[in-house]
Amino acid sequence: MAVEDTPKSIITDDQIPPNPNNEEINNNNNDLEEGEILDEGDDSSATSKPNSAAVHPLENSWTFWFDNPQAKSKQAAWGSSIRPIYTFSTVEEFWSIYNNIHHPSKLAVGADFHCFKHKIEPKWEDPICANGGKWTVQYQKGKSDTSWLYTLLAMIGEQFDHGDEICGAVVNVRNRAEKISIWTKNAANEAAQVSIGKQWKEFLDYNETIGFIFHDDAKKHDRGAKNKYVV
Ligand code: MGP
Repeated sequence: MAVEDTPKSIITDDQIPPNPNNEEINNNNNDLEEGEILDEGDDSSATSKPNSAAVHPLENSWTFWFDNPQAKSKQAAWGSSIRPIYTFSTVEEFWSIYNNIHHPSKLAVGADFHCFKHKIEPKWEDPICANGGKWTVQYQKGKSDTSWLYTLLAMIGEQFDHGDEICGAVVNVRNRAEKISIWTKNAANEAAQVSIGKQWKEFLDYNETIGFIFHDDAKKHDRGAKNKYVV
């Protein structure tokens, strides 16, 4: 499936309207960038250097995917309405997209919003995901925005000791809850999965027990799949 590389597709998409909190987030972002990227102490160099030089490449490229809840409500096969909306490979591109999309608390019930390593589709059927599984944390409706951001930052900032094991993350917005899951590649590698689960809980300051489900079990048992690991 082709990935659209233009931010326009995000901003004009009816399903992902601009984030009303842009101002606040942009301000924070500006604070960060002032120290990190722009050297404003020296006027001559600030004007002579193009801003495009000040980019911070990420170790991996990542793609945001969105599943439109309205399309999902039709009798279509699962996954037929999931589409890639934007791929980013620098810190600056990440913030420019993050600041222009709604966060989980503002997404419609039924929406699924994914951030996966480029070229990995957020589906059990993707060959890289096929033998994997997922850890899930759960929040009350409207309460997952900060953890979604922290999850994204930890993933794209390569904060996990077993970051190579990670495919991506998804937030599922449902009636009573918002669930965030991290998908991994080799579910059978218990040590790596447990390490990811423990580190994730620390990053989120999440105190409840969380469970890891193998995609294979989810396929066989639908919503009855049991946790294989807990941390
Ligand atoms: P879900 O959306 O991951 O769970 O999967 P949730 O949020 O508990 O359920 P929801 O009804 O509130 O959305 C729900 C169902 O979607 C699964 O039981 C599968 O039937 C189907 N499904 C989910 N995923 C992630 C996949 C997938 O990757 N491939 C296929 N073929 N079906 C999937």
